Amino acid sequence: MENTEKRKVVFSGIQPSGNLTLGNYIGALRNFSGFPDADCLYCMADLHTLTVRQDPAQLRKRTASLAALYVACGLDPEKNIIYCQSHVPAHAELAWILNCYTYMGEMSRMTQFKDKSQKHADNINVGLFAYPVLMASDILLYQTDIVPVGVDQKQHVEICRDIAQRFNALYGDVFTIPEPYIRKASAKIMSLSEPTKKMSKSDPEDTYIAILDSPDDIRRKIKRAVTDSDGEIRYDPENKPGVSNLLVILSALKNITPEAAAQELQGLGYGALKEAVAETVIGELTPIRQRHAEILADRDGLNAMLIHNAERAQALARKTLRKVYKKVGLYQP
Ligand code: AQP
Repeated sequence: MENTEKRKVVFSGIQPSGNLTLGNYIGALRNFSGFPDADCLYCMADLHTLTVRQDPAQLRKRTASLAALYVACGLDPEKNIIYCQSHVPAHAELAWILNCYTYMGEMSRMTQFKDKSQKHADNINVGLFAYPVLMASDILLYQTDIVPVGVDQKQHVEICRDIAQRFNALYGDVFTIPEPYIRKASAKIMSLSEPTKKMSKSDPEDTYIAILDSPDDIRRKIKRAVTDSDGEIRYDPENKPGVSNLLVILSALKNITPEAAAQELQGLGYGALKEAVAETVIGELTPIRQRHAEILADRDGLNAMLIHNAERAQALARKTLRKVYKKVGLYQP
């Protein structure tokens, strides 16, 4: 009898564009191991990083470091396909095709494009504009069902769905329509110095906690985190963004609500809040930092894993790409 139960496919990626932050960890990375019954692919989105100028040596170093971090965070590279985006040419190939099925108007409405165009006003390149098309290609190549991301990437998953639906309407059911998977309370971690802005790995160091920061750095950065002057520990993102951000970090790592985290600290001062946050973050990140160093020290092992997994990804990706080429009419002998 034919088995009609298709295993779900999970895909996500992270750009090796800086030191990965606690935001990347809470919003994305730690959720990646939550799909034991699915086929999961996680990439280092190195092609995406080129939309902003990168130092080449740093980029290479960060890409290897991110691969090690995926494994250090608990992803088994035999069960999950951990690979580098640029090692699988099908990503760029599908992106070209999908560029031709995406409208300028919809790309220019993307919040990330607007934000990054402001941040990098001297380099508003075509790649930055078309970033969501490459991301759609990443996702659609693997017939992905679920995309675990932070809330800031929701808009890009939505445009990916639009592109896929448009393509399917023209050519039949070529692509699976993916769903974003966003864990609610922990979806967006804010900058420590400007808590109304997203914590980002390409911002200055003191605005974020890096996953690989030492305990001393974590304590120092959290001590300096912006709060307010009213002194009450209360979850109120609108009026108390700094305190609320600390509560979100604490609650996300303890798997409770920010309100419950505030309740536990009732009557105490901001010093106690910061200490609780720092110790919880250190407790979570220390084993990851240690494991990361061990994995990175075995460079040959890491490289062998990346080569093997790129082959696995490419084999899956080519199936979709062949189908797309055929549908749009590209001649294939
Ligand atoms: N502050 C955040 N809170 C929650 N989730 C976050 N993510 C990023 N920042 C936060 C999630 O991490 C994943 C990887 O993101 P990315 O590297 O592909 O791009 P990004 O969203 O642009 O991340 P950054 O850190 O802000 O990088 P830069 O500074 O290079 O642009 C995504 O799932 C994202 O939602």
